[in-house]
Amino acid sequence: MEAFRPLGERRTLIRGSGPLVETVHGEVAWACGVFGGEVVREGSDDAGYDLVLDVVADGAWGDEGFAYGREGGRTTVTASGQRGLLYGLFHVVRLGGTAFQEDRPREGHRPAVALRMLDHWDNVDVHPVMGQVERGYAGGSLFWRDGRARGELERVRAYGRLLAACGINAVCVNNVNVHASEARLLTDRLGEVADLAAMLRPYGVRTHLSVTFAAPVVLGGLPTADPLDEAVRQWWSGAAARVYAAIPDFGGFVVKADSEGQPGPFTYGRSHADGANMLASALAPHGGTVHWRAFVYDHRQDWRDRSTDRARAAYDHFAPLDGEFADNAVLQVKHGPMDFQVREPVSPVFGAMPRTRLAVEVQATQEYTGQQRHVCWLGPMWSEVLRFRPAGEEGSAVGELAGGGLVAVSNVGDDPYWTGHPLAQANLYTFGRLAWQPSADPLRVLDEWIALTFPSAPKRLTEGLRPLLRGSWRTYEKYTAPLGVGFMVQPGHHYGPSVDGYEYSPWGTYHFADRDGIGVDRSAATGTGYAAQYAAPWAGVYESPATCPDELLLFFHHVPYAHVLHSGKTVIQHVYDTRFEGVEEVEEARRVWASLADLVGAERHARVAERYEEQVRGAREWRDQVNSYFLRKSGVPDARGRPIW
Ligand code: GCV
Repeated sequence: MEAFRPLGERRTLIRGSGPLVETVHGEVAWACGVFGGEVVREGSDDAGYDLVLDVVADGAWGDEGFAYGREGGRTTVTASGQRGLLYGLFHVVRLGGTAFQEDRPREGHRPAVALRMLDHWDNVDVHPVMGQVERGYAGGSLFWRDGRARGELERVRAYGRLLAACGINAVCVNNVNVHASEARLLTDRLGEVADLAAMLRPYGVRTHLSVTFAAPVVLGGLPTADPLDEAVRQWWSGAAARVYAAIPDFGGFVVKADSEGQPGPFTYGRSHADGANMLASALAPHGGTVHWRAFVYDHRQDWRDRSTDRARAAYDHFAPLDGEFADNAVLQVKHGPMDFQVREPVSPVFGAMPRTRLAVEVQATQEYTGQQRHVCWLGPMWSEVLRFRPAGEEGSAVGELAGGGLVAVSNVGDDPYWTGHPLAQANLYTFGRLAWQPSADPLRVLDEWIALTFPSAPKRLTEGLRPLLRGSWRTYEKYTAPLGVGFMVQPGHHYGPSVDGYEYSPWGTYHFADRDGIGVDRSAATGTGYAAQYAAPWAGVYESPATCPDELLLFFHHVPYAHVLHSGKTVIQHVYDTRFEGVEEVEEARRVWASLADLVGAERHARVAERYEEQVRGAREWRDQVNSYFLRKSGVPDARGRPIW
């Protein structure tokens, strides 16, 4: 609230009409009501106003962009459309008092990525294993509870406001694993989705729905869901038409097909392009898009089979289909080839499908990165992904190749802080801002979040908080799975260490540690050939341990414990040293947070302090299990003689 003070204390003129302009007016009127300013509609004379928010339908700034400037004591935001005005308003809020200080020449702001979406893995029914929200660490769902719509629509509206303030413009309201009740959201329970859409719409957020590929069978009573069957195609066209009758600005469908037990076109001997295009053609007359996920792999593999490599799967399935997808079909690709690990290479799919609209999927919910009990600000990781250039320095960055959008699995629930861990809000905000501008400096975005969250904070708070968050991803990496090898988590819930947790598992995530060495040989010469899925220069860089970056070494190579990293350390000593450092860094972070107690509200401080206790406990457990495991395997002692069990 305090962040709105500079806006609310002033005189504002708003010009333009439409529902989102009403939203803007409502925001400014509310702020003025709290802080004493005044807002006027539709005056022709700008004189006497501190801020003028104007819609000029000239198309100059696109649907969502705006121009911002300050001259002669007046700040102006000019947008070509209502959405742009809303984003312009939040830009002013972000600038705070400085928006009303020095003059600034007009500068244009437009999102680099048109679709900036959060996918909720929210279940309608409570799932016996996954609960209300699959991989949710922020309480229950904002939308569903125990099989019903929660109906707390004001809260959904507040959520839309929060998302607009971060720059997010789309939400998928149900899990990609579509169970029976979620499936019906497409048909007889569509009204519940329409209610959510009505609350999100005033903040420029479009609603999307996950659908099951088997819908024609399970909902429509047809004998098949074959995408080339005429009756099936008609069924989907009818379903899409009914959705648009209820939700005219509906965004489209999200589909997880032939993945982890979800139905898909393979059942009918059809390709994923056939499946996606069938849904795309049902949505096309209404302007909708299908987001088809590329997370397709064999989750029933035999760990004895050394030729199957889960990392290869997305490329192997989808790269041959490049150019076959409809214009309104977007292939939604996880940022790495595996599954949101603390460190993975960037998926080779981004460099392999120039004739396909691609979206990058990241995971704000911290499934493998501490489950919102550990602080792990993912901004630097996401930024590395978005800046990665699959064809080398001359080629485009992933953020530029993501014409289909940027998508994050949501980390939000019904928790009063939205995200369970109050500091995990930084991930939500950073995602939105990087989606708006993938080349943005994540550290600047973090500073924005700190300034907005603690608007009148003394320097001691901002300077204490900044390093806690800035380094938290690398700290988390230091005490968990080393050098890109991934997983080592407890199976099922994925929290806490279990070095061999997935070593003999059908899901296919092995590290192959033995007494001599560790890592997965994914080279083309002697391994699974995954490294060859990259174009030059990366195929060459990753092919050899001599050029592979340290942090990905064990993802690409099986090396002896005595292998010397570019850092000059042996692999085994790196494992020991980083585990100890990681724990020390968390202990230090806990100490710094404790020292900020007088500057943060007591309740919020206690919530974070309690989670730091758990993070310290968890980090020590990781350190000791990983170190002991490798000491026992390798027989190589720690050069510094520290306690390892
Ligand atoms: C929604 C991982 C998660 C699953 C998730 C899946 C996916 O496997 O553990 O919970 O399912 O990814 O992205 O579809």
